[in-house]
Amino acid sequence: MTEPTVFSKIIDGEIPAEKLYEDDDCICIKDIAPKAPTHVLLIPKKPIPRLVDATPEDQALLGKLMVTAGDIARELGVDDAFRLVINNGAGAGQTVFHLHLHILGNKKYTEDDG
Ligand code: DGP
Repeated sequence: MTEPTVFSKIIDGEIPAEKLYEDDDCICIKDIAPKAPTHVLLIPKKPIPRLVDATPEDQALLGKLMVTAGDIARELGVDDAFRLVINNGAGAGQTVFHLHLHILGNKKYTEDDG
């Protein structure tokens, strides 16, 4: 068994977080260290460590996360200016090994932001 991540502990209510949304499959919380005026995390309850660890069995869940991200962006009023980011692996800056989507809104992006 691997150690539960901070996100599993938030999902289980063991540590607090500012929760914006929750359903049977996922939870949305405010990022503790925001990188944009709006920065929230959409996290599946299933502890998939990295995107590359997802399997065909996770296809519906991943689709749901995309649709839910759009709904949350709309709810937060950033649906015409947001980015979705998934950091996959330490080399890409992933620090919490429980799959999550960053929803980053209300920042002006340039080509240099990649
Ligand atoms: P990543 O680098 O893609 O693994 O992003 C992890 C994000 O999780 C990072 O932006 C900071 C955020 N984070 C880490 N620990 C906590 C926590 O305890 N609470 C909340 N709300 N966010 C956290």
